[in-house]
Amino acid sequence: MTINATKTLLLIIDVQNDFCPGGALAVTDGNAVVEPINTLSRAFAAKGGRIAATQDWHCTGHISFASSHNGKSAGDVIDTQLVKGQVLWPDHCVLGTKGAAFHDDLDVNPISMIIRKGFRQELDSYSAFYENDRKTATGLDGWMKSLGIETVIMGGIATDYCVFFSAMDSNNLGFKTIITSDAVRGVGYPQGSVEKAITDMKNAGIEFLSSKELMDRLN
Ligand code: VGL
Ligand code: ZN
Repeated sequence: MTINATKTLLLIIDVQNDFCPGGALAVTDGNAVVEPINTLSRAFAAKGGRIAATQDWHCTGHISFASSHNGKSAGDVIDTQLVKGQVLWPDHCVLGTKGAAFHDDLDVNPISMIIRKGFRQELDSYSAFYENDRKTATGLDGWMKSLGIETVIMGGIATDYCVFFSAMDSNNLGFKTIITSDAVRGVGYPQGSVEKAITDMKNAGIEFLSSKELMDRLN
């Protein structure tokens, strides 16, 4: 099966300093996604494909920060007015900070659309399509449909949160959805969450292909 770049979106999820080693919510090996993503995005752009990227983009005092709730710690789970089962995290990706910036080695030149999510104080967002109330749209779906995009190839961080929710939404919205297997890394909290996310995505019909396989299929 070949992939027609002009009908495909490469969606880069949260390749930001805070999710890489040394960052506030560091994911093991998070920076390892950069190289395969750059290779894909340059090849993609050369074939007329579109590239979009998301940035987790929180205000100070964001509801997903444990520090915003008395007596709570990172890893605790709370119900908020808008979200049942919101996980609390260390302060991360505060808008305008170095931690919220893209990793320095990520080639941002081929990216034509940037979606910032989780910027409202009272609502978090993992998915690139819908915020964590599962209702508030980011607008990405409409942008993609207006361009005739049929397939989404995803890479980035974190496999078990933002990649997972973005891929499931993409699949549910009717886009053929492919995860770049060597270009994702996960948080792994709670234990087993990466394995569960991968199983759930595969069961939903989401495909996993390596960056090399994708490059070979690119048309
Ligand atoms: C993410 C936790 C909190 C992610 C963002 O990018 O997967 N995870 N905010
Ligand atoms: Zn976040």
